[in-house]
Amino acid sequence: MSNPGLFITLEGGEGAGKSTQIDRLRSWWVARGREVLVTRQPGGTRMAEKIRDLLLHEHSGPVDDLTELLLLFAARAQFLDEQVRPALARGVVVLCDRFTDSTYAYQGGGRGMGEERVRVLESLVHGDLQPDLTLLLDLPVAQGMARAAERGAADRIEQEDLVFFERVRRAYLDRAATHPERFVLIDASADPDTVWASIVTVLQKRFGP
Ligand code: Z5A
Repeated sequence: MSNPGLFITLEGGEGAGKSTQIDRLRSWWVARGREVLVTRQPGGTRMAEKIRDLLLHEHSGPVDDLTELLLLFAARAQFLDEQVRPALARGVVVLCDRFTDSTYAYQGGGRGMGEERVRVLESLVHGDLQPDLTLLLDLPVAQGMARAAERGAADRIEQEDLVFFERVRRAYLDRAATHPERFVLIDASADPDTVWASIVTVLQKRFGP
């Protein structure tokens, strides 16, 4: 079923600048008279934020990979039902910091779980609901990690090593190559204003000035 709203996701590895750019995106859409919802994954609703906390800040012991994957999709099911589907049906522009492409990248690629298990859960949880546009903010892993390190304490997943994040980046680039209809690759290695200028070019091309 098509929606009057728009679903735009931002993806990328550590320190890619998603949070920095999502604020600018919000202003761009508000200036065009659109209602905007800025949200994030995992999280976005009360229950999903609790699952986020469990996933990222619970350091009391190892977390099984499959448990992590199922928790991510449990949070996502609640998030879609409570927040995203109703907003899209009302014509809202939903800007989401990470979505299922993160699961392909981090669990499928980084954790080495592969695509199939992610695909099965994706199909169960959101079927044919996909973002209208996915901005993949890409930059060398070491550069992103250096930015993230400056920002402060690392969460559980951010404590993984360089090799893990190289696999994440590879999986993202594979996703972008497989879904060119909705992915746009943005060079995120430049300063914030230059990155934003690239994003505006994409927005104007897709949605007009
Ligand atoms: N995760 C998962 O495993 N599976 C899933 O399915 C989902 C998520 C949905 C969520 O973390 C974690 O969950 C994430 C993946 C995992 N963990 N890891 N790792 P998050 O989304 O809360 O955190 P993050 O994405 O890792 O945050 P981040 O590193 O802060 O990234 P960001 O939002 O893209 O960057 P930022 O906050 O805008 O910028 C980071 C710093 O760099 C900050 O100091 C900025 O001022 C600076 N910055 C930003 N842009 C620039 C430029 N262009 N130049 C220089 N400096 C810049």
